[in-house]
Amino acid sequence: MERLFDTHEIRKSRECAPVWTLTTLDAGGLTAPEKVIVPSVWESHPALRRYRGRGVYEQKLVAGGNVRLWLGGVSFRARVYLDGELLAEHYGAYTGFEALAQNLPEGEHTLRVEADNRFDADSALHIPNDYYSYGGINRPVIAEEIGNVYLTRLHVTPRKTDDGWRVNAQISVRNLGDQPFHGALQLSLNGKEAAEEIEIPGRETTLYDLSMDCGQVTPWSPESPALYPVKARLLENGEAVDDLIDRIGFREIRVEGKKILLNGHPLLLKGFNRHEEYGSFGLSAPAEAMMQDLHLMRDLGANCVRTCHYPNDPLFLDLCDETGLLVWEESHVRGFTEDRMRHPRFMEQLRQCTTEMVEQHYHHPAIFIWGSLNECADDTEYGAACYREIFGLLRELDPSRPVTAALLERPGGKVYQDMDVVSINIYPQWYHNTPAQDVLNRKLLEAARGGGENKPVIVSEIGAGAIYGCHDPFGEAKWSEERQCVILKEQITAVLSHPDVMGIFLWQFADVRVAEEWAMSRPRTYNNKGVVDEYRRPKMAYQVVKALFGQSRLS
Ligand code: ADA
Repeated sequence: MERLFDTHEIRKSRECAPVWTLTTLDAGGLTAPEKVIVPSVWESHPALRRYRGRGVYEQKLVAGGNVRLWLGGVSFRARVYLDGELLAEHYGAYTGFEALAQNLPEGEHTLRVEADNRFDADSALHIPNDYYSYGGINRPVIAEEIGNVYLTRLHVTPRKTDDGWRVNAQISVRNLGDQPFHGALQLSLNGKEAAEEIEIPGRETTLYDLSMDCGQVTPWSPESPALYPVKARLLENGEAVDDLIDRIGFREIRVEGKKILLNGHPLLLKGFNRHEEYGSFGLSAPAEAMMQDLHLMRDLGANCVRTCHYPNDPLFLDLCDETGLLVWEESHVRGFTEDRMRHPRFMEQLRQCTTEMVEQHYHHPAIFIWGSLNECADDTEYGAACYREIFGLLRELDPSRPVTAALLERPGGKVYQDMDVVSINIYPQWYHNTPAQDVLNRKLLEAARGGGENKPVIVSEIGAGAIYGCHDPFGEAKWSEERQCVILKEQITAVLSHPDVMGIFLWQFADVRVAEEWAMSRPRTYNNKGVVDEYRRPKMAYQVVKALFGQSRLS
């Protein structure tokens, strides 16, 4: 399932058949081709649990004319071929990309997708890390039939006016043909319509701005997540020849002093860091598992989730829109020293991931903030310049949402003044024994002195580990469920009783597999700080968190 709703009424669009043939090309792979389901990660196949290499997926496609393939996510390098011809290449597991074939003869064609999850020198963002870089086609592959002129982008931004709501829409149209195109664009939302005549020269893509009043609407909020379909249509001689459909929510996010306001109401955020991963399904969890996570997080008293440390599946974001769970989404990078940030491809790959994230997830009303550069070198001149560049890019791509980055506990941060919301990751009583209150106060003072004064503060990570089923009746042994309860209680109480802190994201919702290179500091080769394990079995901490999150502010 790609999305929760139809994204086209006019354009013919379908998900490729689910069973593909997988062959591997490197040592440690399959001995013969296998039938596999797409989307999935190849680590869910028993022979490929630890395979790092190339996998070739093949599928037949009956089509003709111009075919636009949309690959929602391939982990983590991709090459797409149709009948042997290379159509597209892409880097990064967590965002989608297009592969276009023009003037295909009608009939059966062979689609071949090569996925590659090797940690080679060209990969700056996917490295052995405290989560797993899986292999395979991890999100749906969509095949669409398009004409010579088609819609490539729809960005709709709601804006509150004195007497209701207005939207500004940006719509891009691409002309693949040599001849100029004359036609019209139509935008419809909540029973209202706006239209514009257009003319696009051959071989060009043109961007149009349309805006319109929306009449009476129900605003989107976590308590009442009202969603509206928005449709863009391309007309030729009065006939609709192409369309894009998405959903929006009417809400504005603003930062005012130490508060984050959603339609004017201050947010007190209580939630989780959640990696996109579920037991042996890895990165490709089915919709039911995503929904179960939302139910569990809500049951725990959460109103928000952070998609550490990369963009998430649009299907998960749809579910958040639908259920009203607020989302901090961030582009892909975790824990880089300056050396790693100086990788020759680092900024290019991060810019690409950041751009694709905002472009592809722009509409989700649940996303209230953009983040990037989790725990990188914000304490050096070079590192700080990278932060500033990415904040600038995020603001340019989307001026309607605030930006932030989760910064390390160590002192010396140089970018507090550059973000809209100050976010800090702290691990008192887990990685050291300083009381949570003291660490928090020290960090807040540093942020205030470093230019973050009078800005909202979020504790973007805090937590402790426990191995599911490991017990210590005295509550003292680290990795026991009892000790995790003791530490979380102190941490959550310190954060939620602090008047200057507007939010907490616990590290973390569920246990996650980590790269083998991390095994010596991560028992079971898992990051075990989940409140539930990788199969969502609750640890003792579940009830502790639920009780504390159930109160509004603690004192
Ligand atoms: C960091 C990091 C997380 C995770 C966590 C931990 O704050 O951002 O990805 O590694 O620490 O478990 O130590």
